[in-house]
Amino acid sequence: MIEVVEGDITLLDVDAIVNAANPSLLGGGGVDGAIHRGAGPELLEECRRLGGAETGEAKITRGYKLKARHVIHAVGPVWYGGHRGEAQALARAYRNSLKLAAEHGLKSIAFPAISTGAYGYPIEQATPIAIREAHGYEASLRIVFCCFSRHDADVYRRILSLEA
Ligand code: AR6
Repeated sequence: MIEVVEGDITLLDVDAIVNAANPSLLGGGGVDGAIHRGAGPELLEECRRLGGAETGEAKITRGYKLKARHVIHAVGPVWYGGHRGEAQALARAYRNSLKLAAEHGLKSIAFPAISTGAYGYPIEQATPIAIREAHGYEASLRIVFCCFSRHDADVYRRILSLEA
């Protein structure tokens, strides 16, 4: 099942929320900062033991003070114009997150629009990739796309409705 909601991902009651992290996995701004604030300092402690992650990789931790039981830290690509493998790297970030959720027996997962903030990936081009990867897992997982603006939610809804 695929859903689109508008709001703050840190408030969602799901098995895992995905963090749009950077390769250090040690926090940052945007949704990463919000997740670390919501989870509390124990999250950073666990992240320090992960040893970072490469672009396209994902690693799982506990959710600590968040409602979500887990955080999946996924590293999306920085947008350099689209000719440096950005689409493939973004697809891997989604796929590796979904794979981790399935391997851990999770039933629900929520994604922010990975790479579309500080990393500059155009939302119109990122969204079809997110949706395509979600289709591979929608039979076994409840997949929530949590958008931080009405505009982003409308992009997801439009692209999903075009498929129907
Ligand atoms: N809930 C849901 N979505 C959010 C929230 C929130 N609380 N806050 C922001 N967004 P970004 P990136 C949206 O910049 O582009 C960090 O410093 C935001 O509006 O958080 O992957 C990391 O440490 C946008 O749509 O992530 C990295 O260094 C989306 O989340 C770098 O930014 C992603 O924006 C990663 O950049």
